[in-house]
Amino acid sequence: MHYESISICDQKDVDLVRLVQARDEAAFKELMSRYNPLSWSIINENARQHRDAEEILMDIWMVVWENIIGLRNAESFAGWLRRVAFTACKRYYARGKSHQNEILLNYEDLALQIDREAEKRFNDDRILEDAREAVQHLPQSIRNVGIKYYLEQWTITDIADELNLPTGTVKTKLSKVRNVLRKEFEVKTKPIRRKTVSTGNIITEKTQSSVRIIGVGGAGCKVVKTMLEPESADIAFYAIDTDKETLKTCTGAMQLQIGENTTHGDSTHGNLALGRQAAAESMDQLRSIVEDAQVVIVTAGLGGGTGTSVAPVVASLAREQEALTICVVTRPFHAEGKKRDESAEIGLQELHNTASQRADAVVTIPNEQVLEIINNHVSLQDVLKESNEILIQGICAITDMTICHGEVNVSLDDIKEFVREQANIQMSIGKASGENRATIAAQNAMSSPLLSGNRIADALKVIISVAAPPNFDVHEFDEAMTILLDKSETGECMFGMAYKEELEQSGEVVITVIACMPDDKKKQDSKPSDSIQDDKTGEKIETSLSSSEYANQVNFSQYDLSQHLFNDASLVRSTIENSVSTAVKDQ
Ligand SMILES: Nc1nc2c(ncn2[C@@H]2O[C@H](COP(=O)(O)OP(=O)(O)OP(=O)(O)O)[C@@H](O)[C@H]2O)c(=O)[nH]1
Ligand SMILES: [Mg+2]
Repeated sequence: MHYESISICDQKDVDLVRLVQARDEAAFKELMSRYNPLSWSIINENARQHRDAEEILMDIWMVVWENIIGLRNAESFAGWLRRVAFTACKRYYARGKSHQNEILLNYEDLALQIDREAEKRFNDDRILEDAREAVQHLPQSIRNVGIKYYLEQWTITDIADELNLPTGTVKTKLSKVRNVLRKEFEVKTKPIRRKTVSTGNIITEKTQSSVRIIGVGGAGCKVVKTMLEPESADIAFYAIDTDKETLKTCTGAMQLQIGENTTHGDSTHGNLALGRQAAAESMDQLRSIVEDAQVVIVTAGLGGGTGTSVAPVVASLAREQEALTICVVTRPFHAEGKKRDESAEIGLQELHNTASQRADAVVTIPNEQVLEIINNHVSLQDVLKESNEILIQGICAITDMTICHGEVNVSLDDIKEFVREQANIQMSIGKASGENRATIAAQNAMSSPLLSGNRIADALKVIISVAAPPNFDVHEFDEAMTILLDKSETGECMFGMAYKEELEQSGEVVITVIACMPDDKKKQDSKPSDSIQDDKTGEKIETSLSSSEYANQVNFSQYDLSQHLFNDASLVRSTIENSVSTAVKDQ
């Protein structure tokens, strides 16, 4: 046959295959473009992340080029390509490659992302040589770690084993490496914002992070202090309080003392009105904290004066910025008395008001239930510590889901839509290690006292976030999902998966479930509304809910099938089966 007489584009597939067997590069290009969609569909079923997918695609076509000569029947190219693609995916993960800690993407997003990143990668390649050079010239004390991690792609654990160092030391050295490299490449680091509180406060420098975690009041500040990651450029941490002394302990976070003229640096001692006044006095500063944010997580212990009254204000301001705004709060212990309980109820109503009008979701953790999950004979301090851990877990479930490597990773609108108008959101956590860890963690999450007797099966929607060590595999994920969603009647589910190196040693799997429960409380009668006034603008900020607003709130809307959102459990299962594979390598 004289292939030359017709153009490559007009060739039939089978003739293209024969041309490629004759080493025709133009034909190879054409074959690639015709069969890329097929390759993608297989990669999409088997790859975990976009960066993996891209590398796998290259592997596939290399294998095709190298082996197509051996294909006897050109007509069977499509079937052969399928097998090549499938094997390439399996091999890729068997080699321990992959990029951890990213959330699964669907096909369209995967393709989009790759296109979007092409230019960036090109530039990356150009600076790669410079980067290599810089790593090779690192100070001796950190060079070895830098070379292994950045140039030879070792995992932190492997480096620690090889150099006989604790992983913490390796991480510290890596952070020094990062600092040197940043300087070398003149990358601006996150500004240090440890501002004094004595002058009445204020954060003068703007953060570059679009994700803000904001603790309000004593408990909120403690949570922020505990979860502070000074090296993290991805998230900015803020501590807000009326109480100067509390703020002083939050070194590392950006601190904002509010209401200097109202409480003179003291707490409100449980006085909601004072808290509101303090917020009104410091409205500009509060607003500046959430400026340009994309994700704002507000955390507080409800029941006191500051957190209870100021958290709703911060949430409102964040929502004004159109940030995804989620509040993670505790309710007080019964033993703290009626007044605190009533204050917490008011705070919740105000937060729910913002959930309807401004904030997107309020996750509530009853401190009383925390007592149930730990030994009764521990001290109050230990219970509070546990409660803080749970708050942190909830916050991490959200950040794991939304950001990756400092970038917002899933569509925030999807999350907003998912949680919108959900008045009763609860959280549970299940952890386990060892044999059947996924099953046990899922069962623990299902039976967690944090659900206050509610069943995940009755949830209208659930967000499931799994944090697991790198050797967590698809079957385990499947087991967990089967248990969690098995009896679910509506089964609307959104999930995120984060591989965490710090779980490697314990082998622990942590499943966090954020469940939107039907709202059985008859809140229609709840009183409308306090509002507070911005001192400067005179603008009113609504802080609780009218009955019609509330009635609106309980009509949740169905969500379309889209990225990370699935309408039934079996779809979730099959998607995960096809998406999550075995061992992954940390970065
Ligand atoms: N999880 C957790 N909850 C706490 C902690 N401390 C207090 N709480 C809870 O949070 C509620 C509010 O307490 P604080 O945060 O200290 O109060 P505040 O917001 O600072 O308000 P004022 O001090 O009254 O202005 C309490 O009633 C407790 O139920 C803590 O360390 N961890
Ligand atoms: Mg306080």
